[in-house]
Amino acid sequence: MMKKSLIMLAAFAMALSSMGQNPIIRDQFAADPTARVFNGKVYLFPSHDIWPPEGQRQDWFCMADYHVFSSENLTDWTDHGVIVTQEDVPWGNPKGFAMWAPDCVNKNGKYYFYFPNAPRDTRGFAIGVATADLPEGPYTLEQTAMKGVGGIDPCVLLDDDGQAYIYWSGMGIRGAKLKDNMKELDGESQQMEGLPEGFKEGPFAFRRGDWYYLTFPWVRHQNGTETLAYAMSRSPLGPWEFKGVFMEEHKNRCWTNHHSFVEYKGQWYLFYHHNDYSPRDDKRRSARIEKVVFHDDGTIEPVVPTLRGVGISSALSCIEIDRYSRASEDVFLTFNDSAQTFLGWHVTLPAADSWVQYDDVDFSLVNDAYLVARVKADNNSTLLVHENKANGPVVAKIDIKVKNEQNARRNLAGQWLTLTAPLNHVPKGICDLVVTCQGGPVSIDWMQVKNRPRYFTTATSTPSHPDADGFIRRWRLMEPLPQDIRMNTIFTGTWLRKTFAEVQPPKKAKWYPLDSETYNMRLFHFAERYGKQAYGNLFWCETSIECTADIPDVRLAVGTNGASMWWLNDEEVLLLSGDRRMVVDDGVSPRLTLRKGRNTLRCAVINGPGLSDMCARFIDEKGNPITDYTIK
Ligand code: FUB
Repeated sequence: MMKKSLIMLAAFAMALSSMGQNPIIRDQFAADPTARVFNGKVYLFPSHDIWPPEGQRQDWFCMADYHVFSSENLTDWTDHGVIVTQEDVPWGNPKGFAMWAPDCVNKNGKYYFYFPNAPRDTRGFAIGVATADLPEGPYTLEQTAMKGVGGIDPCVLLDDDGQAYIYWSGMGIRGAKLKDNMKELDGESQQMEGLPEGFKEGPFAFRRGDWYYLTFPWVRHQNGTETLAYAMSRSPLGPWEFKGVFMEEHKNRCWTNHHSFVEYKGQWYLFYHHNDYSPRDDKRRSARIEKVVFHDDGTIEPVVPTLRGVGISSALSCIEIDRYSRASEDVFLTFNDSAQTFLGWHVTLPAADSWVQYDDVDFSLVNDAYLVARVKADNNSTLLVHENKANGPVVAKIDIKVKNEQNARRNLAGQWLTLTAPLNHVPKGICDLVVTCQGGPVSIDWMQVKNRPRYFTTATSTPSHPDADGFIRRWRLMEPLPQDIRMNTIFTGTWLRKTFAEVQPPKKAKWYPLDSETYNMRLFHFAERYGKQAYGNLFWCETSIECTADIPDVRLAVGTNGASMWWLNDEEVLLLSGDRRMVVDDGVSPRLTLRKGRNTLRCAVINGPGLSDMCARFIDEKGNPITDYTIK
């Protein structure tokens, strides 16, 4: 076992939180991504680009170790830590910094990790093997490099009949059979025939149905950069029929691209890389994913690189709208902090006809919700979020007011603001979001839909209990009776008794059996939820308390906003008069007995201009909560 395996185990628990967008690894560079499905998960074996230490060529690739990552949903990636380092390779140069594109395959329960590395005694590259019982290691390194393989970017194809083939790049792309031990070539390697002229590297070979694919980064023009191209064959070592480019050169001239294909849960994906977090240096790259479509004849539909990547984003998650699917041409990205690029970007919509589209947002868990967005504008502007099309239904509209006097005084023009807006329209299920603006330019960092707290759920027939502090959270609440009360100073004892006697629950009133999520019943939320005014109401509330034996010498302790009156088994036990705030145990009754069997506790809470809520519990002589009864 290598000494680094302990580090690996320590890092196991570190889960990367991501939102299913590109780049997928956001706390380090992860280039040359080889993805493999093992044990129902996708494992990612990338190269680990780093900034070159002093003494190393500053404008060149630099890698000293390998990490492995895994994911079950392609959106949340776990970093299992370092599996191989340059210091541990017995035949390697411990200061080679040349741990280029690797691969890993599973044969008969053993994991074989293939990696290029600088040898200790010669120039150039050799390819090493390390084995493990689990994809995340620990890996045991072979003492020598593979014989007969001089080059970089190993890739292994395990055919359906159990035969393995290895491909690599070194003066073109070569391939060979592997022996059963997976560590030695079985015969001579051969040049892969049928591929186009021009620089090629990074082979990734795979089988889909009866077709073998040899896919590779390819420089098609002189002074060009890498495309991703492919050839097909009916046999694993060719000859190959060249089929063309499936991903164009990166527009910013990032020189390399490097990729792998994987089928996961019935969908094919392309893993590839771009220098997203290192815009001025294309040797520090980050892994991305896009979906892949194969035509009926086996050819590959060209893949368009996006920052949106794959996966469905919950509307309730933080949506990094700057990692969009498509946008109008004038839209541009800016790093949030150019000194810390891993903090990502924000997007700017310069004009009224600018738009940004973000695909696959799931609204199915959205109910009573609002939108929160981090936005910035120099002028009063409006941000519009539409369903599916730029002229589709408006999901939410956020007004960015930066020129009003208050903001001007606080110098908020052009500052980031976190603003909220109600949802005008809740899309059903999964839809695309299209963001436009009026009065731009507007910059957006992220947006998120938030469900309002529910406060109540409908009570079931399963009995409930007082909470640990004795508070009764299950009540039947009558729909509120609106009252025209200007001032709560009228709440004298005489007025309350008279009013509660006169405004009894109407026969046809609706009652709602509810459990409260908090110790206090937020009566004003209850009123709002059922479409009533939040202020100026009388609420009737009742609950049933079941005791297995008499509980003598208890006191009812309540707090209400505002005044209230309380009855236990139809006897008045407490009156809170005056303009009250809700304070725990604000009023305490004389000694009472909770009878064996059913007890009915009722109250009426009344409020004028304030927001009503109430809490109630029974306490013993020492003020301790009584909790040994059930509530039905
Ligand atoms: O990462 C170093 C090299 O860059 C890889 O081995 C090539 O495929 C290219 O991506």
